[in-house]
Amino acid sequence: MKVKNQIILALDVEEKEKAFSILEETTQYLDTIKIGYPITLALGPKIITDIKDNFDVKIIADFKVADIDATNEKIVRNTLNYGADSIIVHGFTGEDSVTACKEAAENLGKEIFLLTEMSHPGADKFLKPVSLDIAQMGVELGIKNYVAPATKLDRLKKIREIVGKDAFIISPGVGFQGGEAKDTLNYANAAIIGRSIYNSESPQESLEQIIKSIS
Ligand code: OMP
Repeated sequence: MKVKNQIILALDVEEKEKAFSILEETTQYLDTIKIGYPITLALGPKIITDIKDNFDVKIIADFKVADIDATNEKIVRNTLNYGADSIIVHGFTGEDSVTACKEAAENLGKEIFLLTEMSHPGADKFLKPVSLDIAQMGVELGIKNYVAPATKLDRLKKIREIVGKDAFIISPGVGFQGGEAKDTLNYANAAIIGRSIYNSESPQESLEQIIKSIS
């Protein structure tokens, strides 16, 4: 996988006009975006197809899939059939649930991202104690793509050590949540950035500044 300028825009807006205007301003610098529940629930899943029809971007669907295997398979297949290129899947549900997602994606020639540890403080209580085991499970299942936090660099570093240098790690928490893009990219392949770009008065200028800060 390759992400232009090592930045993934988290497009967590709820109006189509805003989404499209941000994409018009930023897609000269970006080739990968992440969409999740906010935009999909506000506008319906056809927004995925709509964005793909109008912009030359890869879409990571952030649905943090976390159900039993049979249900996960349906969630992943339907999401990817709307045109998403990959989907984020929780790891704490275990091997059978994650394998169902991986196989559903691979059947469509697409990929999953395995979420290991999360970026927010609350994740320290329940997820942190198991996140390295989740990463290790991912390695054993042959998963190539991971999500790990930009706000906890010591954890991100440990997760990189477990998944190895050839794995692709994308990292949320840069900007609003306190992470720094440049530091994050010492361990991650790309930073996921939302509010610092889409809430800015000039999403284009904010993105240009972030790109400058990492080059
Ligand atoms: P900002 O904090 O606005 O830059 O957005 C971060 C994006 O990454 C949001 O879409 C979050 O839902 C997502 N995210 C996290 O912030 N923390 C995580 O641990 C995992 C994710 C994610 O899976 O993308």
